[in-house]
Amino acid sequence: MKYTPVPKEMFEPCDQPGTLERFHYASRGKRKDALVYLPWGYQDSTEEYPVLYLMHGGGGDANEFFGGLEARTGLKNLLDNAIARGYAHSMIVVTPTYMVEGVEGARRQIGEALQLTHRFPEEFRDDLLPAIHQRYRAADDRRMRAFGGFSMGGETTWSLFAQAADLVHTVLPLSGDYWVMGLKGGKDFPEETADALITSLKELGITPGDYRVLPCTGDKDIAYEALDPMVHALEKRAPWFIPGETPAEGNLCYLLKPNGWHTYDDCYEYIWLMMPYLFSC
Ligand code: FER
Repeated sequence: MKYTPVPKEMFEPCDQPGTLERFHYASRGKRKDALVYLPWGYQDSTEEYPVLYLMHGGGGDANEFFGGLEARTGLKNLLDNAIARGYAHSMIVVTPTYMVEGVEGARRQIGEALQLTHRFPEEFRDDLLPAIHQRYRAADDRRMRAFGGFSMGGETTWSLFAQAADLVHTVLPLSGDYWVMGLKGGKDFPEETADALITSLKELGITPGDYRVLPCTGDKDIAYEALDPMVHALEKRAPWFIPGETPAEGNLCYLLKPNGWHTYDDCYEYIWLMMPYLFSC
């Protein structure tokens, strides 16, 4: 997909704002948290909403994407404006964390973080997803569920796709490759990484092509050298992955931002550009 900048006014406050709240749930005997964005009109409706999950990168936590409950980043205004204008479907957004109490080393140690990103999909299936559905009017349909993340959250996204594609139709890995073959495996083992992903999808019994993969990065991003070869390896693997300029043309739609860096601000642009394609509704 071709990169275009987000119109500046989309970062301005919107007169139909959604709300942010903190959500707690239990996983393996530990208390976990996530921020939850509820769109404008949620409280007055009985509708069930599609849900986008967004996982933070290394060193972060559940507060990272929105900038805490005070919404100190651009993401909330982007969502408010996208939904108010009908550019994106009205949706719930959940920002969980792969961090676990007592495993603080994972904030700084990439190897420790990797253990947590690889185990998060199980937590998603067993604990987070059921808790969200119990508390919120979330549509119970994998086509109404998308999962994305930045950097180590991108790694989490690939891992979740491999382990739980039966639960999520669309994945949005932002500036992060899949580390199933080791750190930066997409760089040294792109073909093996692509094959491992397909093996996992087969094991899950997923129909080839019945999912949507929207990887995004910038050509100045530290993840470019690993994500780019991995995406090109996937592009050669029909019928599992069919490259397309838009998701209407293929289930693998790659966005490369000229001069894009490894930052959350770049991610907000990627999320904006992919927002119309997150749900099949
Ligand atoms: C990558 C490059 C960098 C990547 C993750 C990182 C999962 C993370 C770096 C950090 O947190 O310091 O390709 O993919």
